[in-house]
Amino acid sequence: MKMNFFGSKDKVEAKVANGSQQANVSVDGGYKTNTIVLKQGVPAKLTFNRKDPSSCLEQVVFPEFQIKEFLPQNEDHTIDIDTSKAGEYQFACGMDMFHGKVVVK
Ligand SMILES: [Cu+2]
Repeated sequence: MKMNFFGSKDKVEAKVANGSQQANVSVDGGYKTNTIVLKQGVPAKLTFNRKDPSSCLEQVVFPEFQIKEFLPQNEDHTIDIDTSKAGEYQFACGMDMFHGKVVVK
């Protein structure tokens, strides 16, 4: 297991309710939380809220899912994540400078 010098706040498990799961990601100088753990096979939604005004973070990209979406500033923007296969899926800003990941297990 990898050491996490920033404590457990960097990692969150999605909340499961009524057959689906959801987690929030705040976008402000990076992604908080930047590791989201999802249960395999349960439909998942990630809600991004971009507070950061920089154009750097206005796009979020999940290469493995062919997702590239614009995040409106100070608005919730929900992205559906495919949880059919276990694995680790990176996401990043449009310039590939800030990173986070989704862990499906
Ligand atoms: Cu960027």
